[in-house]
Amino acid sequence: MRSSLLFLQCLLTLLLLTQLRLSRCQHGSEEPCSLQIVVPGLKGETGEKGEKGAPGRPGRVGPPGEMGHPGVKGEKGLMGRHGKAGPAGSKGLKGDVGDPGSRGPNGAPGVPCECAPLRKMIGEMDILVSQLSTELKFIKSAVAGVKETDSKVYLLVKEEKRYVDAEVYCQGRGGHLAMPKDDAANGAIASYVTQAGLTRVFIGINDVEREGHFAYVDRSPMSTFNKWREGEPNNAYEDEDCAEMVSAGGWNDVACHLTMYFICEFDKDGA
Ligand code: GN1
Ligand code: CA
Ligand code: CA
Repeated sequence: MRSSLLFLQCLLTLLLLTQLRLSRCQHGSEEPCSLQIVVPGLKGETGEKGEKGAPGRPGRVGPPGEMGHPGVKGEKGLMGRHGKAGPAGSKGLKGDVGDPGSRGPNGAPGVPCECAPLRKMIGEMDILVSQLSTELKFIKSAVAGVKETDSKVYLLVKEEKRYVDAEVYCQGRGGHLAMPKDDAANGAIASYVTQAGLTRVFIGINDVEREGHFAYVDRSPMSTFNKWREGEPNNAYEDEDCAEMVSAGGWNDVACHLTMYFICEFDKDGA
């Protein structure tokens, strides 16, 4: 086997050298081509043992070893530093009521009270305030709009009152319920009522003293002038002794206990 290998090796070397020689000839050399065959010699005798070689490279890292047995528990360490202060807690419950304190010193003696005159003064002031309040209300409605003729000033009072209370109201301000005594006066009152968007108001005419005999509220007699609507006064239900004016200016007798807005009349010269 060994000799076969040796023969094969020789044959290969011979082939290699032949190729080399041929390639040189083909590249234009002047030398005539010749074939030299080089054959390796026989294997020599085994030499003496050489010296010990240098140490080899370190081997590859081995696989990790198995986990060791648990060690013995160490001693307790020193106490750590104090941590930071935490957030404030929620408000606590209200505490119990404390014991009553000791009594304080007596106060200075008071001034004797003159109570009766003071109370009287306060009462009078209350009445004055009430009167001023009523007057203010009247002035407010007066500046809001009045109607006037050459001799009279008319004021529409938008407060629902019975006939008698309406007349008291007007008298309290120096006048009477309106007493139209001619067409000019009646027309002025009628337009006042219409402009206010009303349909009826009390006026100062009644037959309270004598049924069927109408007179003005200041007791002055009625002349021939009148504006009774057709069929009026009819004393309906035998209970109509006071007069109203409807928006068109006509008159009608109605029950005095009804409540409605009314018109006051004031003389311009103050008489
Ligand atoms: C009214 O609604 P009646 O017919 O009961 C009026 C009378 C008039 C009458 C005329 C409270 O009465 O005064 O005469 O119409 N009563 C009231 O038809 O307005
Ligand atoms: Ca009547
Ligand atoms: Ca009537």
